[in-house]
Amino acid sequence: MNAAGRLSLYGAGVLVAFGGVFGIAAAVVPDSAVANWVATASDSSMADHAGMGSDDTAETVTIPGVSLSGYGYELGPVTAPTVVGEPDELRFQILDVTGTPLTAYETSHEKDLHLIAVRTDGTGFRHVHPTLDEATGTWSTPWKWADAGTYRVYADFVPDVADGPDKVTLTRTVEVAGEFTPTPAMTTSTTSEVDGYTVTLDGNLTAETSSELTLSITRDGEPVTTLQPYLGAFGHLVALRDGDLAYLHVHAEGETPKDGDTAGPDIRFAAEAPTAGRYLLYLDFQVDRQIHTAQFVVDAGHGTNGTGTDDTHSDTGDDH
Ligand SMILES: [Cu+2]
Repeated sequence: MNAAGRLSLYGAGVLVAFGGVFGIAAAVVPDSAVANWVATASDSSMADHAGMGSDDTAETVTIPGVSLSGYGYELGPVTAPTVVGEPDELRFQILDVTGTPLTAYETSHEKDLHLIAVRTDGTGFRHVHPTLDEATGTWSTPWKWADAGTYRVYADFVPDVADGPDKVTLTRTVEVAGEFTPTPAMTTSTTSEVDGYTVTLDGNLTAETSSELTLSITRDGEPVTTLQPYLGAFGHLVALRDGDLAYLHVHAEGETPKDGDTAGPDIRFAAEAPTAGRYLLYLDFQVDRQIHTAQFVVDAGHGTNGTGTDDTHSDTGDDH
């Protein structure tokens, strides 16, 4: 069974077991203990962390960013330059179940659609905001590939329709011809040098458990305290799972900053890996009106036994 199928079962299983526990608990367990179980179960819900609607989606919950269709939408064919170095446009439409291009989008993090592109080996990460032609539903942005290879393109958006999904992430693969330069196999790294900044990552990513990651930014050994808000947060973290490049967009903790606010050198994120394994992390941050992207590779461990999440899952397994 694929991962998505397993997760759907987990989700359904948690609900089922939960009903049972709840019924018994009402009779023999103090209310406070019931509340703890509730909190644990909702914290471990994949749907919440992936930003998907958690109601009535038990059958359709998937890990975001591995499919070209989902939640009633499809990422249409992506038109882009097919060779390295040729400037042109990248264009696509989002289609609904009838094949009609979607033209109504809800603004999320100050944009109606976020486009991420990355080569399948994790290099060449880009995060841009295309422009919508509302007459045709076509999104476009100037585009040029710097390197040949196979790329994954992700569209991250919220349809502005009644009872629509909270968040949709769809993906397609684009091939770019040219002389291909393979990169060495990835090794874990928690320090990133970018544009004169040094960014270090502290904290551990754990499967199915929310953990805090702290990213600290310095320049010439000095803490950077002049981070500016970018798209409604002091930092945006995209995590891609090595292997299928499943996509996770994590936002910085804390209140939404206002224009003129500054922060640093630390940015904190609450992140949850859907499974154990290796993840590629990309942090977008802004200083002096310039966006920088720091890159990390981390291994997520299995959830710790006895913290509730794993136990809940094995308990639900017995119910099937
Ligand atoms: Cu964006």
